[in-house]
Amino acid sequence: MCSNTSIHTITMNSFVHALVCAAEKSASIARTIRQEEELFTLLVEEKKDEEKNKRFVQDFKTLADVLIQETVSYDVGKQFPEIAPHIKGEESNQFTNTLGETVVVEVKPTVEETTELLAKVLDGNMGAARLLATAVHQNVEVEMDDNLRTLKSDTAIGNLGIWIDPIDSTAEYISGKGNNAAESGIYPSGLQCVTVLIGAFDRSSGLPVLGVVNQPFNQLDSESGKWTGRQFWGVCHGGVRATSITGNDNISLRAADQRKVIVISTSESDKLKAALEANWNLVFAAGAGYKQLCVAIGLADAYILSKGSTFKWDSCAPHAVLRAFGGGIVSYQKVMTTELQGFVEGKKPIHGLELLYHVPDKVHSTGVNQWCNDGGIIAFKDVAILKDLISALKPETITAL
Ligand code: 2IP
Ligand code: CA
Repeated sequence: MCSNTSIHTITMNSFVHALVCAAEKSASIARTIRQEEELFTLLVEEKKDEEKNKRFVQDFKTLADVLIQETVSYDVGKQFPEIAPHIKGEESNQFTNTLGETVVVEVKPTVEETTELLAKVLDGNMGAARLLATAVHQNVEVEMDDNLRTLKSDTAIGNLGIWIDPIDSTAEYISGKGNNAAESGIYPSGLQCVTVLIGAFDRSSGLPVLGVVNQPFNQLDSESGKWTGRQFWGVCHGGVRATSITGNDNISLRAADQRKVIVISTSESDKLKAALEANWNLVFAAGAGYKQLCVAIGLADAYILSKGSTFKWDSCAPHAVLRAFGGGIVSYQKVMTTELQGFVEGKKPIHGLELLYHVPDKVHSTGVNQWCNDGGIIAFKDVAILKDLISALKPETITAL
């Protein structure tokens, strides 16, 4: 770590490494909650409103999300105090019970203190509180891969902010199984669609500079019933582009016709599905983070979402990984309508249309809604596919969707 009087710079690989370790700890907490009987029971418990825990309104599902987010904030903030005030995520860490009492969920300096605090939210369930606190305080050290070790770049940490999605695809996390069949290497649903997303962005330009995408449930060992995960990182900062993703082996998992693959949500509009089907292999998958990961690792060529149903924390990390390849994420509505001509005619660089992370899309909204990716998204690894999409999906078709 080096510094001068005004701008504190750190080595990029120490920062990436910190986020990689934080994401791996998050994944480990997520696996613990699914695999420890006592915690899993709480996770899947369906309570009718009147039976709901009288003391606390929020349930264990939210607690899992909040706790992982707080763990990332705590670990990264401790290592890099300058970025601490600029770490944001999907969840608020305040739990308010029906009596109006508020408990702020946070990581305390010791396991005992964290256990005590969690027990308050868990209505005195000390066993569950201790299991969770132990997972939060475990030491997770991930070895640097070769690409990270050799990454030579510095960054002014004070200029950055962080978006965290502690558990993306919460529905699959809670009720997903691991026994679905993959199509072209892509899982339509299930635990494989769950991701932990940690992305850093430049607070002046709003562009994503570094992303870590962790898939906690990648492979199930049928004998032990235990899951192992995997994770990827990518950096696009100044003139530096680097990533842990190497090669394009996944291409062999594609359908024999080798048509390009577009991954989309099952809830996508029928009109868009029909328009895409004519030219591409359409593959459906749950999880915004997972779909973007499929593009980054070469299982799909693009992910299209026509609606504003994702948020900054869903896209910041994968966006940085895609930028490491010269790809990116643009607003679907902008590209397909108003800005389309300029791009097609080569007057507008596509990277000027990318999603940004420092200001809300919906300035007049409040709370989480202001941070939604309002115009939908197109995630791509190669600009060529974006041009093909725009040419095939005529604006008159798209605006009518
Ligand atoms: C969700 C999650 C959903 C996704 C939605 C995200 O985040 O990734 O799976 O919908 O856009 O906001 P879909 O699966 O249809 O793509 P979370 O699970 O964190 O709420
Ligand atoms: Ca999400």
